[in-house]
Amino acid sequence: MRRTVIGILAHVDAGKTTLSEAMLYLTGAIRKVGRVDHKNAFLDNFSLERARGITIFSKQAPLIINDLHATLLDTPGHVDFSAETERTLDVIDCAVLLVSASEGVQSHTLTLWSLLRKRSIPTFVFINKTDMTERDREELISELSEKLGGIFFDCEAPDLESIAVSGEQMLGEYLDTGDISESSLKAAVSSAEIFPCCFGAALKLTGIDTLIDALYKFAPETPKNDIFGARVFKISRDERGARITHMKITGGRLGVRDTLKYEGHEEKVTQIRVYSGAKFTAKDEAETGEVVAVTGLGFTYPGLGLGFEEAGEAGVLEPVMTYSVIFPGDVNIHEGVEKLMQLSEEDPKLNLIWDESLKELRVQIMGSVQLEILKEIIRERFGMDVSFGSGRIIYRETIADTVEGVGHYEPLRHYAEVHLIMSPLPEGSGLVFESACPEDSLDRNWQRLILTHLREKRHKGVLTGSYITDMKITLASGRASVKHTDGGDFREATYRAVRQGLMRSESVLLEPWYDFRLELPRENLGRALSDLELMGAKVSAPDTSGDYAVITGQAAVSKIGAYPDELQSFTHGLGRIFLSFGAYRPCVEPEMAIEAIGYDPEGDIYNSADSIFCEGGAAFLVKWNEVEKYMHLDSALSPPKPKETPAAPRTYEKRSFSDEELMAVFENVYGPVRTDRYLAMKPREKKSENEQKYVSKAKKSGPDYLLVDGYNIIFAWDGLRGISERSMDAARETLIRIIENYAAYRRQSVILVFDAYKVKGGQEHITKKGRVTVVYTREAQTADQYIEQTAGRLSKEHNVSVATSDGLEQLIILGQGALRIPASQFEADVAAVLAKMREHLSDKGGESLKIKDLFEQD
Ligand SMILES: Nc1nc2c(ncn2[C@@H]2O[C@H](COP(=O)(O)OP(=O)(O)OP(=O)(O)O)[C@@H](O)[C@H]2O)c(=O)[nH]1
Ligand SMILES: [Mg+2]
Repeated sequence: MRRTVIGILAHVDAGKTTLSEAMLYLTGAIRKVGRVDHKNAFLDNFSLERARGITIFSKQAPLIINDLHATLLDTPGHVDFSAETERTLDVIDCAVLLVSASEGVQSHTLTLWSLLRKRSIPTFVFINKTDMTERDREELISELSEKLGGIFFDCEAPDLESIAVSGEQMLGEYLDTGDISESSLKAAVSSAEIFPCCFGAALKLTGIDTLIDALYKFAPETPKNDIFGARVFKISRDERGARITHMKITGGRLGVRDTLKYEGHEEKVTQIRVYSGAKFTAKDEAETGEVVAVTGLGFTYPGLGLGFEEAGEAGVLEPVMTYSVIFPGDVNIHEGVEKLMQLSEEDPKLNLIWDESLKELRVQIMGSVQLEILKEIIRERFGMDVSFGSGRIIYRETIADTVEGVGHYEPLRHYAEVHLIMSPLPEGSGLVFESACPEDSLDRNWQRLILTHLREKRHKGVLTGSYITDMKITLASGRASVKHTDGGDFREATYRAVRQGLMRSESVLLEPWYDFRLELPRENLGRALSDLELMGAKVSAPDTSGDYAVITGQAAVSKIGAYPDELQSFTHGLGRIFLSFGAYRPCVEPEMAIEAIGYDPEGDIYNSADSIFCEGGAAFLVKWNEVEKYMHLDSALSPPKPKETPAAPRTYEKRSFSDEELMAVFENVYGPVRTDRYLAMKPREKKSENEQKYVSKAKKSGPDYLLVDGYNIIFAWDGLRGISERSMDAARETLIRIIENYAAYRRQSVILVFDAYKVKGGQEHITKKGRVTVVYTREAQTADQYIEQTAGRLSKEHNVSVATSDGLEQLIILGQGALRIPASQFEADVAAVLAKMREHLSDKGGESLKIKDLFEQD
């Protein structure tokens, strides 16, 4: 028995579902062909799919052709759901790409084709809807070669001459024998050198046999492999709400009750299902080449590799809009958010982000149809009638010229310097990283580390804080210190170098553009052309040869995104527009966008362009525009010039540090802070308009409370843990003392909670001193429980933050909306406060201190 997985791909409405059903019918898998138009398609089985006549989710069905046991994956063709389609590419052995005979190659066909070619997936072309056109096969095949590029052949009458030129061996065989064997053809199809084409009308069940035949002859098998491996491509829930992980077994076998270990999780497979449309059969074991749905796994996600499989690549099709979700008044926001997070598991590209400071949930969307569908799904699944705020385009940034970016990171006992050359790349290139740094000047391991730091982070641009793209970043030089450099130092220097380079260069704001194809009655052509002109669209000469006029071109998403509705109304439903993501291009009206976003790059202390140097035993901050005066290595771009000596040695006595700067220094020691929540909790003296957005919108009355999980913090902070190893009492006392100082300085009420739940007959015990309340929990009540209850109670009227261990998930809303501060972040803040106090006391501060250092010196 041979196994293979076949993906059915095409632009919207090409007939994928119709074709899939026809194949299943003709091979005997289903007894009756459903029809999309009659709302009874076997594969479009969700009510929303039936109601709208489009496929939204990918679906599978087994297709058996003699000894070939294939799995068909029918995919959505609408661009708004193309991320779902892209995910199936991870698991298919070959694809059937449909092209409509009457409409020809569409822009989305091109997108799919390029995704297929990038992954070298063998591809069959099915030219569908031949009942609707007079065009002959030759003409259609030459359109494919011309627009897609490649050698296509008619399965029923292969043109051997044109196939022969696809490879030397093939040519040799043809010249020697005057023929090409089926095995040679199969080899060339399997290696995606030539592409078989079949013709037919799925709706009329014509030409399907030829396709089935071609698949039987040429479809490549899933490669055999004895070691277990699987690739996850989809997460869904069944009608009972059970979480289902869809995967292809790529090696070995998977049995029910097998334990799967991945990313620190260890879970048992409770059921293995093979789906066919909406129905499934359960089985005890699945083998290589099968696509199965597994229950019992709670932490899987699309793209995850199991067994020998490594992590997959993130898809390239990205959402272009972001919206805020507005919950109805009677829904508890936090419950609502938690429910919607389920959807994010199923489609990670939704990228649901809870912005604690704005108390706002944001979702990323590919287009208006997805938005409508999402609303309906939320209503159906969770019974909530949400709406969406006005959409924002997701911008990107690039640079216009080549610059050098320099980052230096040298707080006490740390050292790293990094020089990067950053240059613009053509549209659609993405980010490219490489090293041109000689190994004798910087060890290869450090170089590799710097490249990792460049890749690991989505670097923010300095115009709007949007992610950067289309840029080459080359490591030009760097320096480490044998004594003081540790890994994190290069992370700091690298991030700072990127930002410094961006500050030095001319940045360009990019916005997403769609490729479009517009079909409408000829009498509406004039109106459409003038609309497109107003949008600043690029339009090719309209094709007016048929009954309908056809215009193709490109336009900014911000301009054409809402046009489908307008088109519907002025053509009375007769016009159609196909949109597909084209590229990120320079923004049409950058000033307006930049102003609307109001990003302040220098205020973004978590993405600082400044550097930290050290002189005379003291660290100090150097603004990005002065870094060149202090840097230790010569510039990689401009010839070395004599260094200016700074007017006066910068020591901490001469320079006063702002809170923010100190915080930045400390956080750098402790690793980057990942969210804006920290800003939200931190009291501020002055707020620029820009900073306002970090501050909770609905400020509640009353003082802020900070709840601290005592033992948790003791174990999380190096200094305290050290003390606790000698004496737990001492560690507890030290923490209380630190918190008292902290609370006094921050003018904040703190509740410090210690677990006493194991103390037999223990009573809750509370002491209060100044702003600090110390609580020992009663028997059978953990600090966690106490904190949860107290946070819930307090946050009805107050702003509440909770400091607890780092390990827990960051985006969690505790109880009724308390803010979680990870231990490391809290440590950084406390250290900053203590250092500040020390500065006041001895007029000598600004040193980079860890809590540990404070203990040593105390
Ligand atoms: N005339 C004609 N119509 C067809 C043919 N195949 C499909 N259709 C019609 O085309 C429309 C779209 O068919 P679907 O099978 O839903 O297309 P799809 O590619 O699955 O669409 P999405 O999943 O939404 O991308 C339906 O109205 C079908 O009846 C064909 O061979 N000839
Ligand atoms: Mg479909």
